Amino acid sequence: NGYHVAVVGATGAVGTRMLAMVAQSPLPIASVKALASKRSAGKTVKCGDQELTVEETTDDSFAGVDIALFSAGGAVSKRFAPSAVKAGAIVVDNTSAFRMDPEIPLVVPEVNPEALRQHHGIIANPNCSTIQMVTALEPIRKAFGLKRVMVSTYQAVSGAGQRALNELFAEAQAYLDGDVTKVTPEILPTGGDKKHYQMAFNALPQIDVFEDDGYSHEEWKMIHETKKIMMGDMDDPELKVTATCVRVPVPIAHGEEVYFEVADANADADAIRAVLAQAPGVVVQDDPAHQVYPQPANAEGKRDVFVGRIRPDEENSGFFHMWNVSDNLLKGAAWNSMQIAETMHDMGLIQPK
Ligand code: A2P
Ligand code: 11C
Repeated sequence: NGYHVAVVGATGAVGTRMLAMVAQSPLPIASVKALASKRSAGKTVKCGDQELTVEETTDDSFAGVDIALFSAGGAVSKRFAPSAVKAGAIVVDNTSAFRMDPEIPLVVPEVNPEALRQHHGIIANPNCSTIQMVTALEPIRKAFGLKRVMVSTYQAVSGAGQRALNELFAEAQAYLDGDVTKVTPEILPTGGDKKHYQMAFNALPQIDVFEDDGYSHEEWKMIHETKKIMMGDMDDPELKVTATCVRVPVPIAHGEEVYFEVADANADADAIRAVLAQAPGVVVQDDPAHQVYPQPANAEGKRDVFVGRIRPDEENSGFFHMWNVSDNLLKGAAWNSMQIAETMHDMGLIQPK
């Protein structure tokens, strides 16, 4: 007696980690199904010690499935999530397909678990860069009020998928071998745009495509998703959010410099540090005197959001800086998705059939 789980996108950078999160979950798991495209049908993937044979995703894949975790791109979610719901599964969708639908909860369990009660079968998992920021900001908002957020990201290449990561490594090798032009970039900064640039030993201020206003789609995701998760409305006018998103040649774990304004005039860096030290899912690493601060290389493989460099803006009262780092494939994607399912189980919103 336990949950029947399916992972759609099981061969991908996030999907392989979703399988690991399922294997490590305290939930009773009766079976796990690995789904991907026809291309990888018959391949095997690992789920803990189990070896699973990948199947092609079809409308019939979800018979008997209780929990379906999707991370195979928005088009696949739009195409198959309704079939999974029809078959009786809850869908946790790690794409942007449904995030801005007011009927669909967009959830970070440490921030807005109550939104899960409104679900109609699909729950949206936010964008990785949003998740790690709101996990660290929500305890500050609760304690001191939050008026304004200005974030600059330093995002890892794995956010663009396994093929992007392979491209980075191939370019880095070619660069060290003396001729980076031996590798022609085909994916980064984003598979969805016309031009592609070298990522190795470079930085690219483009994540996803640009909107007409000059902001990238990733930047707008951070703005709208933050408002929806923390304030309940993607267009909330009270909390001001703006973002600049940059890709850096780090394989795994996004970094973010978050500059924010609190409402409480008595807030100081020590009080903020104390609040974050108690916050779920947050680990404070903040001791500049001993050069202690969060780093992507140390965050890889961990589920927490690491926070440091907390300090006031000496010239603007009420404004603070903080630097946060988290594994974009875990808290930013696979872990937050599985954590949503575990939270729904704990809240009595799902139970094994
Ligand atoms: P496949 O290996 O068969 O292409 P990443 O984000 O790392 O690029 O991974 C994308 C994931 O989405 C992969 O598991 C990929 O499977 C899967 N995928 C891509 N297209 C489809 C599709 N049409 N149906 C199901 N899964 C898909
Ligand atoms: C990136 N944040 O780093 C993106 C990846 O909306 O789920 C996640 C895209 C999304 O490229």
